[in-house]
Order: sequence, then C-alpha cells, then structure tokens
Amino acid sequence: MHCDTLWHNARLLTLAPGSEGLGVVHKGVVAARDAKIAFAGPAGEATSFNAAAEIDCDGRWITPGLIDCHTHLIFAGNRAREFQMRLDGASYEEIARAGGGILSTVKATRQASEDELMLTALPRLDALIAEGVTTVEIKSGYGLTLEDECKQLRVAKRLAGERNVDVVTTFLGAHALPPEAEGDKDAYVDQVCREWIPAIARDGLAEAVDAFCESIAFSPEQVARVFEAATAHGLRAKLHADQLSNLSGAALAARFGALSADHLEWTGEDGVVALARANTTAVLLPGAFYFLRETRLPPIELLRKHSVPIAIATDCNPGTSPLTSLLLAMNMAATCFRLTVNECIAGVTREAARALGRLNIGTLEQGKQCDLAIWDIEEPAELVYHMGFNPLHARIRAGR
Ligand code: DI6
Ligand code: FE
Repeated sequence: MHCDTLWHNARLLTLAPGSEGLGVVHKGVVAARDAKIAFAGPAGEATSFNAAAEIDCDGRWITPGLIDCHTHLIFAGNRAREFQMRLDGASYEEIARAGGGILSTVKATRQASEDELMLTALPRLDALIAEGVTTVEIKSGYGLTLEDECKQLRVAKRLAGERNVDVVTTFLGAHALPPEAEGDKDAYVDQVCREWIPAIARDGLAEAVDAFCESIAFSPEQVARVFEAATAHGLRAKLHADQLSNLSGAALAARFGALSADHLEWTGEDGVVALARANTTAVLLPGAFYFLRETRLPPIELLRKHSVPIAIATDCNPGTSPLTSLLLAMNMAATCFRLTVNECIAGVTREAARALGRLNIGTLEQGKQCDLAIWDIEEPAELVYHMGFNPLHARIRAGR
C-alpha cells in the first residue's frame, strides 16, 4: 500500500480507546497518507507500505500531538507589575485601583491592532508548539465590545495561517463587565445574547461560547441566558466553573450539554454526577491553581469514581496563569492534584480532544489526522516528570 511517510522503529502511545492503559506498542510504526493516519500499531501487523519517505525513529516514543484545550493566548500587555504588587502584599482592590486586573488587559487589548496582537501572541504560541502542541484552543474575552472580540477571534484564526497548527476558537464575551456597561450586568448579557452571539455565529468566528460564572463575573442565571443564545445559534457551551466558589457551575454546564467544565476546584459530588450524565469533560487548570496559591483541590476522586473524562490545559492568560508550557501543566497536575502519569498524558491528548469536540484528533488511530509528537525519552513518565526541560524530538501536524 502506498503512503506518504512511514515512521518505524518507534514506541507508541496510541491512546486508542479500548486499549489497556495508554495503548503502549513497543515495536511500532505509523503510516501517514493524505494528512491522515493510514496505520498505527505493531510493526508485525502492518501491511507492507511503499512509502515516499521513511523515518527511522531509533526507538523514540511517539504520542498524539498535544492539545492545549483552554487558553486566553491573545492579549496585549502583561500583568507582571500586578504580580509584583501582590508579592509586596497589595490587595486585589489596591491592584484594581492602580489600574490592574482583567480590565487593564481589556484596555491594552482594545488599543492593540490585529498585527500587534499577532506579534505578541506568536511567541506564546511558539512556546506551546515547541513542546509538541498541534492544536490549541483560544478564547476571546479581552475585547468586550463586539468589534474587539471579533478582532481577537480573527487574530486567533490568522495564527493558524502563520504556523503549522490547528486553532479552535471560543467566544468569551461574558468574561468581565466592561466599564462602559456601568455596572449593569443584565443589560450587558442581553447585548451579548441578542447581538454578539448571532453575529459571531454568522461569521463563523467561534465554535463554542464560554463564560466566567463567579460572583465577581456573571451569575448562573446570566450564564444560562448566554448558553441559551449559544445553543440557539448552533454553538457549543464551555464554562469557567466553580473556580473560586461553588455556584453549581458544573451542573449548569451539564444542563446545556457543555463540551467542558473548566477549573472545578469547588465542585461537589452533585456537580460531578451531572458532568458524568452529560458526557461533559472536566478540564483541570493547575497553572491557575499554582499561580493564585489556591489550596482547595478539584474533586479528583469523585471525577474518577463517576468516570468523568479529565483534560489538562495551561489556561495561558496574563492574570492568573501566565503559563506557556503544557508539559509543566502536566507536572503541576501530577504534583498539585495527584493525577497519575496516565491521566496526565491522556489529559493533553485524547481527553483534550473531547473537551474541544474534535473526534478526529487526540489518538493514534487509523483515519485520524496525523498529528504526532516524537520524544527523546526512555519512558512515558518522563513527559510528566521534567520541569522546564523539553524532550521533544519532532512534531508532525496533518502528516507534515
Ligand atoms: N478565570 C480566570 O481566572 C481568568 N479568567 C477567567 O475566566 C482571569 C483572567 C485575567 O485575570 O486576566
Ligand atoms: Fe481560563
């Protein structure tokens, strides 16, 4: 059989559902044809391939390309000063009065042109790519006018043209209340629902709609209205849920059949059961937990008990998780949350794909897009073990 590229003499983690553990194959080959996987498995079971290019992997490990399924990658400025003030003992109010917080990033992002946003986002994207990321989700949420939200989403889509990477976009208009809304959250949410979501759906700028459900952001009732509008326009729901308090965000996400509910530090068993019933993926964000020096752990045991799929992401954003390393996020998930090595690896591949509703990526299986990460490691645990060391040997997206 003809194929474009054949990687042989490799060890594989296929992550194929139904296989035991991570689907280890010790003497493995992967064949790509027309950007897809034509075969991935034991060399002994492969048909003989007539490959245009053959690559000897020298026993290296191949995983699916990594997927960062929750980022706020596009923003202007940074909040290092605010971080410094916090270290010096400043309170949130003091920081806000000194011009900090989400709204300072909104101000900077509104002032930036598309080209400027591209230039500042690219190094962050490149850091992810350098660690084997082949798909990244990017949210808006620092524009908070229709035009500035669309600007962020357009830049996100343009990034995919600048680099060999897939970008999935999410509209996060219900992130914070902009100053011109003058404290009227309901009126702002009305505008998001009646005007912005229809416009964004019409222009194909986002696949999903996210919201920040928290007393400092939007209430469950307001988020429900956002999700009703999203659903009516064919967009899936995702939710920043139960990060700082339990407002039953997980159950709310489940009620709308959300792709994912993210953070979940304060979610209780009822919320976990709701996620399980709705087949919603739990996305854990250890970078924000670490950076905010939180102590309340997400309900890992309950997620396991009810078989809720668990994904891990960077949450890359300037305020609460200035993190551009998915490998470090895996390490943090293991050290801070006690996730197992297998959970960490599945969390940035197969389960992260689920959190995006992308069934064509995330595992090494015939028919999936050929996204590979090839690693200079002796054993899979090294992907979780290192801190600040990058063992990536090569990265393949859509077969190249
Ligand atoms: N949750 C968070 O922690 C961040 N956004 C969100 O929805 C905060 C983002 C920021 O501070 O810029
Ligand atoms: Fe986030």
